[in-house]
Amino acid sequence: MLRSNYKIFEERREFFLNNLNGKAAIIPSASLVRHHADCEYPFRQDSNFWYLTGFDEPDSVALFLSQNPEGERFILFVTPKHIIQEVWHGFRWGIEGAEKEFKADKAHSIHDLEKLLPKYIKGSDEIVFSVGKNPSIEKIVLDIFASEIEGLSRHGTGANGIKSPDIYLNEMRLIKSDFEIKRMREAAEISARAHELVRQSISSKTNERQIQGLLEGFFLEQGARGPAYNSIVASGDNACILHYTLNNAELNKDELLLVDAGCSLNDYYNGDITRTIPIGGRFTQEQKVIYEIVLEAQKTAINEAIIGSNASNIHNIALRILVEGLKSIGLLRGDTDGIIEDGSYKHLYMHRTGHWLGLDVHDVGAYRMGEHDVSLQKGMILTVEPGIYISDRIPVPQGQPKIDEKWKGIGIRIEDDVLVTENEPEILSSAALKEISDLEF
Ligand SMILES: [Mn+2]
Repeated sequence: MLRSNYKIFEERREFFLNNLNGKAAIIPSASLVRHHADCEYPFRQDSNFWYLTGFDEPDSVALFLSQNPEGERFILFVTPKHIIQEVWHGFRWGIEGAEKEFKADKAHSIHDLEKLLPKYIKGSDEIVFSVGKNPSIEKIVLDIFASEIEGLSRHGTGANGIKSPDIYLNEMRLIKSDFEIKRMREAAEISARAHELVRQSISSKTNERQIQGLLEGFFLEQGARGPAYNSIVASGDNACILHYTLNNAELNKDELLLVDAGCSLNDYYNGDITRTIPIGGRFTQEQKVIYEIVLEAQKTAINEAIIGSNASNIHNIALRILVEGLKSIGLLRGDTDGIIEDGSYKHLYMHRTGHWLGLDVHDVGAYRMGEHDVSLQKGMILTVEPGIYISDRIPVPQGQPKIDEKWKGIGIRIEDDVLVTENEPEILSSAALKEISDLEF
């Protein structure tokens, strides 16, 4: 996969280097994280590092030297090959592989980072490095920065500042290329089909955990890396816990099941879909009313995912429909604008309506720049996910009606992945059905 796609990474690096304009960027990979004893979590590469290199090993550092007009501009520090280590832990590309297969102008052992980095940084105006995330690399970078600053005061040359790579990379990552859109379609498609599998087999399942197994088994079977995030399989009142991941309750036929799950592909593009379905095949009257409100809010908000609009518009449109719907059934009262302004709906809807989606599930990129909302552009991908959660965990705000018992334990969210195009929004996850007539059996 990588070898046929290295051109994509090369193009990104070229763009990044041109924007760096005299600065040197240091982008560390992720490291393995201990799970317990000597066992580790499955490796997950750092998204920025991946985006620029396509290199999927831990304990590596990518260096971008825009102060060099040619020659050594992209340097990789990697774990060197070691036959015995590789027998235990798996294949490594090593120094030679980093140059040959990943097109580094020069590669070194990660063990030489501290020794070689000062020389490479020389001649750069500023250092680009993400402070506060990687203590061991940060120490090396700050030592170099200290001596650069000293050089600056003694003879007038040296890097004069540390900048965040986010300034350069977030904007690049926010707009998806044609290749990325293709991958995101695939991630959404596999994720949507997993939700369909749940819908079609719900009648034979008795526990949330079985649904999780079904979803995640399907992700793996389809060749994905696994779930993009901890799958949420929440029946009944559990759905009112937004990040419920225990997934171990018995399923009751008269309750709803909220499933928030998506896969992550081998190159880390993610799906993120939520569906809420009646476990016994029939919505109760109360469940149906709430579902209809959320569905209308979601569909109307999706229509707003167009060039020139923004994430606030999408949220506000969904929120207004939710509030008016809740008013119509007596769960809120008062003037709609007033309710929205003072937040007295937040015991029933306590999150935003969506987020960017890409290599990170909550992908990088600003939603606002100071006073101004970031306008939607062609190639942006975002989720649209309104919900209503009725429980007595959050006290009813003053002036709002007490919640009748018949509503409690209903938690509904509907979430799709949406691509902003030149024309209508493209719903990447549309293969997962959501109409009431499709969910009842
Ligand atoms: Mn989401």
